[in-house]
Amino acid sequence: MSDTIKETFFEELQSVEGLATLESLRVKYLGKKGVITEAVKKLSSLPIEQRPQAGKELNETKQAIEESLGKKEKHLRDKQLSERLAKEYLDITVPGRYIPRGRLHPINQVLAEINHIFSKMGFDVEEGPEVELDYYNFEALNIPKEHPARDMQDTFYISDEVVLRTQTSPVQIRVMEKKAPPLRFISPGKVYRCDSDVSHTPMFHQVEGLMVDKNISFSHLKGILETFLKEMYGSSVEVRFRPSFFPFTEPSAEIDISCIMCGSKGCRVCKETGWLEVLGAGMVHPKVFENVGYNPEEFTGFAFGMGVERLTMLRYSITDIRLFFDNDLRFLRQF
Ligand code: 2NL
Repeated sequence: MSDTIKETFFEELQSVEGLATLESLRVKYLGKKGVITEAVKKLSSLPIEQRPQAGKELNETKQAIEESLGKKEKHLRDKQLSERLAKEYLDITVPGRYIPRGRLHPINQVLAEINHIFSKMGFDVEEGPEVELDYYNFEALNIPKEHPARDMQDTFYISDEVVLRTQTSPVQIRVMEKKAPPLRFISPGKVYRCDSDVSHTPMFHQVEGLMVDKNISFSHLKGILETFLKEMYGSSVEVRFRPSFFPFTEPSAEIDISCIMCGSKGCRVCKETGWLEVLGAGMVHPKVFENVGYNPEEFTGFAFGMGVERLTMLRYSITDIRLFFDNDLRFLRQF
């Protein structure tokens, strides 16, 4: 009996190709109702003198089956593993795929730097519309109807009352209309002027700033702007204030730094003067405060403005502003 069992088992084992069929084979022979168990039950029907021998043979058959199943399982598992290893082989020496990496436009890099410096001095950031009412862009800023800045040459008119903002000051008017002092914020953004040559583009970026409170004086203006310029251009830079005029500030000033290109010796960039003009500023005109409903007797403040393209050109010795807007990667990759 044992011989037949062994023979058929090994025949079936031969054709097993996977772990699942191997398991069914194990159940078929060694399970609770398996071939071996059934054969053990049948031992009792044998003549008594044959039982010990048949029992012994059955035991040996069972052991042989167990052993073969074990070997076959190990063999199948090894085979499975090596197939998986072959399939999932990863060549870590293959060079990586090139992933092009973008970066911030130089104008946005400088904008981020300006934002950072002013945020350290407690300034918030405020933004507003680029399509603006004539009132916010001019009237509220004490720019009279006859002022040259209102000429058709400089301003893009959408209609009689609507313009593309020529500066970001209208943002400051809107904020002052909504909030009471104290105020301390900058307003960065795009501005538009009908002008185009090596140093002018119809759209450029400006950062204006405003600080309003009781007892704000020209000393605060000087302190904040000197600190800003020394952070921006290095602590050894010299700063110079010159009297100037803006309709929305009184007194007004233009601010120069010592030429960073030539160390004030005189060069093409500073036009042999040793100085570069970088900021316009002044104490907010009482008329502007009246226009937003602030009492100029109670509050004072200073404001300033700067052109971001200009600052960036000075910093990197760029002589044509249009390079910023050509989107030529050979230019942009240098920053
Ligand atoms: C410049 C000069 C300046 C301001 C901007 C300002 C805003 C308000 C009130 C008063 Cl709401 N002034 N802004 C003041 C002085 C100068 O900009 O050269 N910009 C490129």
